[in-house]
Amino acid sequence: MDLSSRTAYAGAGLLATTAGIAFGHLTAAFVNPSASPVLAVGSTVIDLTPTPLKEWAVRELGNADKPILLASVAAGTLVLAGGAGVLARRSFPLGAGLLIALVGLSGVFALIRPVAAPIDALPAVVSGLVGLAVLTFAVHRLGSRTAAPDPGTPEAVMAARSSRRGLLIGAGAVAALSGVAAATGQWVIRTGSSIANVVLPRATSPLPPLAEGLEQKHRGISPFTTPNSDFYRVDTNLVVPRVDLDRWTLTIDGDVAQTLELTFDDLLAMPLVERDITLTCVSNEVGGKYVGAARWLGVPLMDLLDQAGIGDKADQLLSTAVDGFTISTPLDVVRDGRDVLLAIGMNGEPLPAAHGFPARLVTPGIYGFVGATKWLDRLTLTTYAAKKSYWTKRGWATDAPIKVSARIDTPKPFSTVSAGQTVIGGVAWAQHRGVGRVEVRINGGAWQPVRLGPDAGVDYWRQWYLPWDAPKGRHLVAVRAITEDGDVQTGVRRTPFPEGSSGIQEVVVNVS
Ligand SMILES: Nc1nc2c(c(=O)[nH]1)N[C@H]1C(S)=C(S)[C@@H](COP(=O)(O)O)O[C@H]1N2
Ligand SMILES: [Mo]
Repeated sequence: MDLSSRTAYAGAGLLATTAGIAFGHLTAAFVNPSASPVLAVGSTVIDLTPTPLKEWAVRELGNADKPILLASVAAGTLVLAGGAGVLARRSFPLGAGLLIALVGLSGVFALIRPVAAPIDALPAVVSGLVGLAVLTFAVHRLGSRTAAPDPGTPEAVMAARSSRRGLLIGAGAVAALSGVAAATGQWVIRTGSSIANVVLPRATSPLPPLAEGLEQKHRGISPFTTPNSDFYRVDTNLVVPRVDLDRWTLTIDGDVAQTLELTFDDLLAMPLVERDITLTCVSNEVGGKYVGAARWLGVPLMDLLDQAGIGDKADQLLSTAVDGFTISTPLDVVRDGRDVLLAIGMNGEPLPAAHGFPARLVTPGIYGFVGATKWLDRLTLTTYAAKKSYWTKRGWATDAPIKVSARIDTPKPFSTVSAGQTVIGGVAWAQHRGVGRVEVRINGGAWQPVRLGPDAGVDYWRQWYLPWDAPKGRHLVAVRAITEDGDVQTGVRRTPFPEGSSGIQEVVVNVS
């Protein structure tokens, strides 16, 4: 490689920028992970993404939407970083200016997050200083090389070789140090959580164990309880917030008789209940996997709100997460007697970080975006007129009852099964109304009732199955559910947002 070439300078720009970002990330690990240049830019881009694109991404890419987004942001950054190096070859101030603009932007993004503090600018400042230092050094070395007198003499060739070796070693050292910085930052961010130290008390009145589910007898049906590690995850966060319990409190404020501020230990000391509740996302496609069922441990939300004393003006419960994300829940729903929980445990463990540690809301009967706030740290009694939540600002419904739905878990769409005795099975949910019936239709024939699995209450899903003597050929198998009060699942596809996904799932099965 010719050291005076554009490529060499582009490399210098790349090295300077990535070194800056790496040290910025390391700084953020100690200051505030969300202020890391990488994460600040990523989350701001997520928030600025137009809603239809976001819905599409959640549907089509699931949680892969975030790595894909990060990769695109990274690619754009690297191109600009190379550009800064190339510019610096012609004019150092111009190149340095582009580099500063680049990291400066990450500082701006860190500061415009809803709950930013001035200190959140520090990672960007560190990125800028490190980036500038590396760029200055690299450009100086590249420049001094090209300025060597008498090119072509043996001395000059020798000098060129050794300076080239020196440069490559220097670059390698900077790259290695940056890698160590980034990895250390990541390690600190990951281990900074205190979940491992939490020991949950038992519920004051524990529930009996759930009945044995159908999955024991019929392979392929979703387990009656979804293991935490398989539970779907939907949120706007690039990285899962890691909450330090020593600094966490839950505030209940707004239209209340007295503002409450509770520590995690305060919550542990309150009467705790267990509830079996199915959670689902409005963005779940028909047949999709954004639904799960768990046994939650927590404080009945009304216990807390009664303690604060609800005023007479509020019509909305606005909940805020540690990162400033907000969800609004209709106060009518909260007070109508259903089991709304401030949950701290999930299937016998503290809430996993991905599912809201240390505390989240779980509201039976309504979709997650209106009632399942994770990483909760504030509950505000207010009005819809006064305050708007994250999704309300983006035009989503403020009231979103879960529609009755059924899913076929087995046989899988387009799978091939052997002719003869087999089982069609899956799960169905109609939270807070209870699943009354599930029906299957084969090749457009009559709807036939299936057998239901154990009943764990109106807020929990039901497993179902139908023995099937499968004849050879290609078959269309459809399923629909009917609530206890007779509401029939209709439509054949996902209904448009914000209605929530509901519709008859129909799968093609090949029998050979
Ligand atoms: N803080 C926070 N809480 C949140 C969200 C979010 O983006 N941020 N997403 C909500 C949505 S849309 C759903 S469907 C549920 C999903 O909960 P889970 O990831 O534990 O399954 O969380 C809800 N709670
Ligand atoms: Mo959701």
